[in-house]
Amino acid sequence: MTDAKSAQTLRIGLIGYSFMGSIHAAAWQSAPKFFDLAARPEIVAVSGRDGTRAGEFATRFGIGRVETDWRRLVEADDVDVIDICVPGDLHAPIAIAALEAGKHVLCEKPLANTPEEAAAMVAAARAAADRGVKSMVGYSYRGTPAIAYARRLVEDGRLGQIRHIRARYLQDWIADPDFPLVWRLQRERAGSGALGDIGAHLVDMAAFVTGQHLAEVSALTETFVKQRPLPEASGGLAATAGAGSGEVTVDDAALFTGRTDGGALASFEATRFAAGRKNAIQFEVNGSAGSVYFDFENLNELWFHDHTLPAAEAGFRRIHVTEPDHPYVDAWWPPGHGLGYDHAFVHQAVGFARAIAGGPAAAPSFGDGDYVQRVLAAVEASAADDSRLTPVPAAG
Ligand code: SOE
Repeated sequence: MTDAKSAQTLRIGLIGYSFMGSIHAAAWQSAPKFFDLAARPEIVAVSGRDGTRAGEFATRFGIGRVETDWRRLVEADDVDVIDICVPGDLHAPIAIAALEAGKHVLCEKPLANTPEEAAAMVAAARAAADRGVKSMVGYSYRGTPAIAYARRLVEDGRLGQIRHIRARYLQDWIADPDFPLVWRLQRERAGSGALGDIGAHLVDMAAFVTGQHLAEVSALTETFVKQRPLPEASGGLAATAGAGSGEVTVDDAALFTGRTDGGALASFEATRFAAGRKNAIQFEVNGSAGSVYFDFENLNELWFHDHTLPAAEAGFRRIHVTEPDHPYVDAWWPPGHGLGYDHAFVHQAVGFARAIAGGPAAAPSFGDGDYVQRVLAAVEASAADDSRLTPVPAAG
């Protein structure tokens, strides 16, 4: 971080080249084209276990160097930021090694596979912060304008005292029992299933929007399909089935309720078996002065009900979150044109680049990621305890 080039360039070492690797790469490359940044992000190297696929990725994104061992990037003198886009079992070892080597770290969500790993990562991040090293976890939906605007309404007091948080993340990409046993369905790689992959987003989002944190939870989880065909090759969401089968070791769906430190009652549902729902992140927050409702399948809209209006005039109205006054929007297209899934990752990259340059603190922090991890662990502990369930009495 000392030579002349690094004064104008933020040199990224990207670890992972699948879905998240691609969207992070595109985000780093878009960020300086739409936002003013002190240093221009440049992906100087990509690392992935399969050198051929990593090489193809590097060609596609114009990245000059390919490695097949992430340690090369952590050790490299010409890398300022390590961006971790690989399965959860590698988050802690890579992040801790990178922070100890003085690299800034952006880590995909969920932060870790266990609360113990998350705690070790937070400790490494705190020690590194004393040396000016920054860290951030990728709860990317914080950068979706409508979600950021919902938070602003809560901060401005437009919802009053929060009473309810109702959040659902619904997908259907593994509803077919023949969908293969990809890494996200293996506990040792992913930590948990729908809970950690998409439920984690809900837990972070609820805290981000309302400023309240869960103090206690009660949960149910289920694995509907217990055996699946093995994948033909190690693949992500688009994998094809090969020969043989294996056990699914994570939840397919998770349902939980909770009470927040601010006295609200909350409910959460995360599933990949909601046939017909693709990436439906739906949340509603009800307060004493108003409510907001959001569905990611219409991501440029936020529904707001002002409960202080006369009942005859009140009611949910649709806000098109596409105006220059809405978070992030003024950096993009003329009013009204809307943003997509990928823009939130650009906003995430911008936030991290600015934090590194001395701007506002990087958020969400590893501490925020650790909070989510502790909630996930509490949900799993609750779900594992059947004694808590009250049987419905038999008829007559
Ligand atoms: C797959 O379930 C997935 O890609 C998640 O891992 C992401 O975090 C979410 O943004 C979309 O769905």
